[in-house]
Amino acid sequence: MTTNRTFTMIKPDGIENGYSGAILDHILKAGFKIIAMKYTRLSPETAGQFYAIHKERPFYKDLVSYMSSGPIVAVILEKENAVEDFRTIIGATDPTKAADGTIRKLYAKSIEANAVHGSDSNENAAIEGNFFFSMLERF
Ligand code: IDP
Ligand code: MG
Repeated sequence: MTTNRTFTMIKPDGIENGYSGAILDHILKAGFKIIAMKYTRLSPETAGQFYAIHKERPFYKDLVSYMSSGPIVAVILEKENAVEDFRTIIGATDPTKAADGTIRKLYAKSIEANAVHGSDSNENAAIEGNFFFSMLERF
């Protein structure tokens, strides 16, 4: 079954490099609708919880430190086939391998500081959206 929502963050490098407006514009022009949006900052503890699935990976500590190094924008998005289509418009994790015209190709700096997060499944989209937004904040 496909649900039609996904979750994204504009990561600290995207904000720091002044790309938050361009990235949101790119997302909206691709047909996604914003359901909820929050400008906030992760603590090392909350970044660690968010990325707990990667706890055993060698880059986990650096990732947690990087993701708590500056503000982020957390967004719940809606579109038909949202999870898959969003992964397509952001491109590969490593921006040097991302397809032309994708958000990571256009705006990311490195495999770690790669401008945006995108949920990898419907289940994780719901978990990640709930991590940042309570039911009352959404419609
Ligand atoms: P994804 O964001 O494309 O789904 P994941 O494999 O889920 O990629 O990794 C989560 C995040 O961890 C990436 O977006 C990136 O910020 C970071 N990351 C992934 N692989 C590496 C790596 O090899 N070195 C450093 N950071 C990495
Ligand atoms: Mg992932």
